[in-house]
Amino acid sequence: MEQLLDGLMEIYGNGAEAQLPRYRAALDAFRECYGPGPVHLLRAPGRVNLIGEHTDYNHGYVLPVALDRDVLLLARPRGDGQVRLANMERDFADCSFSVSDAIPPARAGDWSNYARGPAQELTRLLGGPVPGFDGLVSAASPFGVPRGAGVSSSSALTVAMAVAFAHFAGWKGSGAEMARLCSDAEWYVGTRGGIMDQFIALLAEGGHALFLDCRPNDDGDFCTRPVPLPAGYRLLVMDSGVRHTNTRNEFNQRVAACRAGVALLRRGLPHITHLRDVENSGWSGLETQLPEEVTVAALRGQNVELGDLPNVPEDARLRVRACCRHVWTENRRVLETLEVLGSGDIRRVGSLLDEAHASAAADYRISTPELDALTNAAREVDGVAGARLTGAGWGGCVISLVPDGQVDEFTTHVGRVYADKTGREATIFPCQAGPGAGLVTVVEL
Ligand code: NG1
Repeated sequence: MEQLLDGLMEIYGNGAEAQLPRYRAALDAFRECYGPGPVHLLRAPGRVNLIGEHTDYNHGYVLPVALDRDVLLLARPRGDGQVRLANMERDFADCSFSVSDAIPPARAGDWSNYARGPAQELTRLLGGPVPGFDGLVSAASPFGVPRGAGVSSSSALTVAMAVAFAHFAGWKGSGAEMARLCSDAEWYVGTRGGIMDQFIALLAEGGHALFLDCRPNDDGDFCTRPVPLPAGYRLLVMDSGVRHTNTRNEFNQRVAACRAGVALLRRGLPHITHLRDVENSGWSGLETQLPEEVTVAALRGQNVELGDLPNVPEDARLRVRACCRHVWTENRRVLETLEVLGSGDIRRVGSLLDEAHASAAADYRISTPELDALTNAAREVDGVAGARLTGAGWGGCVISLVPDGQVDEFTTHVGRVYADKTGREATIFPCQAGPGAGLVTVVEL
């Protein structure tokens, strides 16, 4: 167990001791499920996003930060190509499947899809089946990634599974290759999302955010850069307690609005493929070419095809102009944030976070009364540098940069105001900016 503590120290630093009971409970549960023998401990973190929301699938810019909360997967390789999975969370039933290059998905919403996707994608990439394993996912509490809270629990689960398959297959792809594989694996699950969550889960560095340009270069590689978080401030996460379930349809409709914008702008600018391509064009010249609102059916009537997007009905009303405006302005805000973080102008960082929230709420329409209540309460505390929703939206979390000395006052104030306004309890915790996913250690049970 000393070896376990050493492994935990490398990841959690001062927090390692506090993690021990969680790891021990998971090891006991694993032994109960699968018996004695060696067990490989793997982890992948959740994330918040400092700024750059819904820009990743438009080839834009993002600035996420890994949480020190992670998905913990215990696994033991098997020789027969089978994957057997158990979960300490009662909501998730035991499941199993065989590894191949065409793994039939389980029904929508089944958690095994987050393992089926990476197994299939890695098998395809390597040109032969990856080894299966017996796996157990640890409980979400304490220190796990809260589910449905916009802190990317699903990507953390996908990445943990992918890291396990890659580990047992002896494959050491680059971070970018692995992130792409995980992103494809999430498409397997049905999300037409971007690559931000997988990149930060894999490439995070302690104490840093990760600037990621989501446009691949000609070699399929991505430009990333660790960005130190501002000294003297804590990044606080406020979980509204409102969970976004069944919002994938809404999500895909936002993707559809962006794709519609590109298709319409291509009439005058045939070279463009993503909204990123118009970052240097003046917005006023672009917006006149974009309808305020249009249905998918009406677009089809104009020969505008939106590609493969599950659950976007013909009568869905897409707010094309406002959605594209959000993406266009958000990309600029990310680049400016990068610049002012470098120059130490934290007040301006705060204004940019506030502007990003306003745009997410008014233009992209992904905020909720609860998220607005949290951002408003956060801004009432002296010295706070901005507040904004983080992640996909429709519930989940808000983040704020809070001066070191104000954390207690902030937590009390925001908790009280939020309860008064909404009757709900917010969970408020500091984000320690932890490291990326990987093998923690191997233990003999
Ligand atoms: P969350 O908050 O984890 O649902 C989603 C997408 C991101 C990004 C954000 C919005 C996936 C797996 N995640 O994150 O890629 O588009 O929304 O910025 O699709």
